[in-house]
Amino acid sequence: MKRYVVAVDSRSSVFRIQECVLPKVGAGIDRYPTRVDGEPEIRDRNDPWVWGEPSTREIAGYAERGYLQRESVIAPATVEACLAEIDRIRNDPRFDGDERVVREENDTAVRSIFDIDLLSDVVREAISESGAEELAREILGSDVYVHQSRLNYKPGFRGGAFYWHSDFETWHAEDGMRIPRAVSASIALTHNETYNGPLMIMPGSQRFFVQCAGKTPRNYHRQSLVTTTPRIGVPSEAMVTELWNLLGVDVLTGPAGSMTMFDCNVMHASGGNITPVPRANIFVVFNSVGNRLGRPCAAEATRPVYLARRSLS
Ligand code: 6CS
Ligand code: FE
Repeated sequence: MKRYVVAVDSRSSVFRIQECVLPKVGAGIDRYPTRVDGEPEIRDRNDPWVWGEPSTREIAGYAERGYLQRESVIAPATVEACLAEIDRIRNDPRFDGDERVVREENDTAVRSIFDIDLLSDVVREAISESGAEELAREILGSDVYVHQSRLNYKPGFRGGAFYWHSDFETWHAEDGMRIPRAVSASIALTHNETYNGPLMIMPGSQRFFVQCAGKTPRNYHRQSLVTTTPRIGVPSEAMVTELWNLLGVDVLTGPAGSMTMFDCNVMHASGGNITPVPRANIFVVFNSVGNRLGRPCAAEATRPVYLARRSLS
């Protein structure tokens, strides 16, 4: 049986080397059970996060921490063009009532715009300029397709937090993503400072699968995309504390035009934004073509395609 051996965070004495046994093709068992009835556990991840030998120092750093950062991946003119597009979409009355435009809880301020690459040619070209797709292919060792795209717009004064979570836990439970073989790129359109709600990642947390407790409610996405205090699909406070003590946290700041690429399973969050300075990021998820979605692993029905695409084109 083929094994991948990936050197991991040297700060942790517990896991110096992770051996990953590849799944048997066609094996029907769920290797990442979550939304459990009983006491949830922190388990090992049984799949690699870099599919092949890390070919550069950058990818070796990614293998250790679960993320990497690049500066100036898009030109200042591209940043400006994307910001103008966001204004256009936000103020276009044709999007009133469109589910893809998510507003802050009890507020009219825009929180997210899903399918942003499909709604805007300018944004789609910006993503292509960023080189994110090539990097995703290298990390995942296969061709990729877009699983989800969104603009995360954290408005000044009233931008809401995103509570601690692993994206893969959600995509596995609610969308039927089989294994964690996906990466997300977050491309900054404004400066991400420590004070305007930047991304926080627990470095090395991609090595663990953190189970969540509780049954997924029907149509849960109507709540989960908006609320700053989700109750399902989030780890317990005890687990967040355990991971915090083991791994610590990295706060990912950077100028407009910079990019963070992170593993689909890292534990991450971001605080609210009460400064006058909005924070806007394009967020695009690449999944391996070998990891297409199946039936949700812990939900009754599939979510809409603007959250989880089921075709490659
Ligand atoms: O539900 C989802 O798919 C999304 N929710 C969060 C909080 N992060 C990732 C993803 O876009
Ligand atoms: Fe997330």
